[in-house]
Order: sequence, then C-alpha cells, then structure tokens
Amino acid sequence: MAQIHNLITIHNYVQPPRQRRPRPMSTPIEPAGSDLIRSAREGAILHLRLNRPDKRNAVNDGLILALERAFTALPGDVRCVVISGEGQHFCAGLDLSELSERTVYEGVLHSRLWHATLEKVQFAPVPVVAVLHGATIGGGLEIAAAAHIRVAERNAYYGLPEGQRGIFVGGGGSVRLPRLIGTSRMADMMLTGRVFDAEEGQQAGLTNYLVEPGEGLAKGLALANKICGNAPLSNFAVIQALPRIAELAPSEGLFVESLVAAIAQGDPAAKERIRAFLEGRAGKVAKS
Ligand code: 1HE
Repeated sequence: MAQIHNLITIHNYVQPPRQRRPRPMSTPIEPAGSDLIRSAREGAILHLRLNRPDKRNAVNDGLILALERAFTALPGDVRCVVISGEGQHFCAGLDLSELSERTVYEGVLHSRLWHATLEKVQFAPVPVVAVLHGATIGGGLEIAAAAHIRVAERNAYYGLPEGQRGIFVGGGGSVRLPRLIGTSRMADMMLTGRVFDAEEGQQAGLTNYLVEPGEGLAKGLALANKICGNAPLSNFAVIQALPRIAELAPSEGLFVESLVAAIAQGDPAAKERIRAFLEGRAGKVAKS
C-alpha cells in the first residue's frame, strides 16, 4: 500500500504543472510514523541525517520523498544545510528491493523524482555540506555530488555498482559526477566496479576535505558555521551562479559574472563588510 501511495505521489510530482493534481497540504509523503530523515537545528544550520541504518540508508521512495520535502520546506532562517548518514555508512544507494517491481515507465518517473529532488539540493537557496563515511554508493554518491562541499572520513569508500546490477545511474550522476571526477573515472567505476577509497576520492576531486573516522560531522558543522558567517546573498551567488556560468561560453560567462558581481556588491551586507575591513574591524585572510 505504501509503495502504491509513493508511486502515485511520484507520478503526480513529475507531471507538467498544468496536469499536476494539487496535493492536499495534510497528505503525508512519508508513510505515517516513519522517520527516514532526522532533522535537527544547530543555530542557523539544519542538519539532515539519512536514517535507515538497518538498510545502510538505502534510498527507498519514502526517503527520497522525505529529502525532497525537507528541501522544499527549508525554514527561512536556515543559512546552511549539513547532510550525513546514521550508522556505519553514509548511503548504500538505491533501495534495490523496490526496483524489481517497477515498469519501464515507472522507472523513468522514479528517476525524474530523483532529478527533481537533487535539483532542489544543488539549487537550494543556501549551501549544502555532505559528510561521508563508510559506503557511499550509487545513489548515495549521487546525493553527495549534489551538495556543494563534501567532507569524507578516512573510512569512506565510493562505488557505482550500476554496471554489475544491470542498471544505470538515475539520480543525476551522469551529469554531476563527470564534472567532479571526469567521464573516464566514472566510466571505470561503472564498467569495472572499481571502488575508490577515501584517499583516492580526495585525489580524484570527489571530496573537499578528508578527516579521521568519527570527525566528519564536527568538520562539516564547523565548515557550515563559516558559511553561515558569510553574507547570504554572496553564498547564494556562489551556489547559483558558479555552476551555471561553468556551462556558458566564456564571453557569456564573463557577462553573467559582471551582473552577479554588481548585484552582490550592491547589497548593504557587502558594503558594511568592506567598510569593516577598511576600518580594521574584520579579519584578515590567513591559512587556518
Ligand atoms: C540494501 C541495500 C540496497 C544494503 N538496497 N537493501 N547499491 C548497491 O548495490 C549496494 C548494495 N549494498 C552493499 O553492497 C552492502 O550492503 C554495503 C557494502 C552497503 C554494506 O554492507 P554490510 O555488510 O554493512 O550490510 P549488509 O548486510 O549487506 O546489508 C544490511 C541490510 O541492508 C541487508 O538487509 P537485511 O534485511 O538482510 O538485513 C541488505 O539487504 C540491506 N541493503 N544495501 C536494498 N542498496 C537513483 S539510481 C541509483 C542506482 C543505485 O544506487 S545502484 C547501487 C545500489
């Protein structure tokens, strides 16, 4: 029953807006009583924790819908989001037990739901930090790739076993991962089942920070705190403009950059911060 409910929800979700049936505000997306994502506030930081440790945080329909809902309903005072995983692993990827029941059409809708969800992560109004540990596999790596900064514990490892499972990435991995590590590395992972350890992932550009086991969340929260200290419009410009400018031809990119720079500079928060530096009230740039 829960599965049918989820598929109906997915179907409604991916319809073009005109055909979409309105979802009553009170309709639960997660099955009643489920707790697939735990959320907690640490000041301006929202910490979302994937919470299916018994299944290694494998992403079933309820979990992806819960992620979508969390990003749709971000409180206005949140200035950074941290995503982590409960238990021994960040995420074992797609819940394979649900996959075998799907028709081809349902498979397309399902992939489009992942796309819509991870678009909300990548183009959230505030930066997103992913903290990775243990298995970060398939769809788990796709979730991580949608974040803006990735912190890995030394016990993290990365795989794309889609080739071995007879499937293909469906959560935006083919678009985001080659931009991080290159098409050739991704093809190697999918064709040969190659698994990268945390060190290799760091060298390949998959992650930004590498820390000792058990220290990932503290590092992620510390980075989130720094991010929260920036002007919100400046953070917004970084996460919204950078990936788009990267897709433009250089001359268009430079033009868009000028517009974004002027908008950011015009913000009172920027003017105050620059005044603070000139008057000796702001910190200097230093290697920490
Ligand atoms: C799962 C899943 C899953 C664990 N779907 N149930 N992803 C994969 O191919 C990865 C498959 N999983 C694994 O390789 C291993 O489980 C792990 C290396 C992640 C962890 O191993 P371990 O020894 O800690 O746990 P386990 O005993 O294998 O699994 C514990 C339980 O989680 C077990 O269920 P149980 O009822 O027998 O206790 C597993 O069946 C269950 N489990 N992973 C369903 N993935 C948007 S498209 C994305 C496409 C993909 O992501 S493809 C990659 C799928």
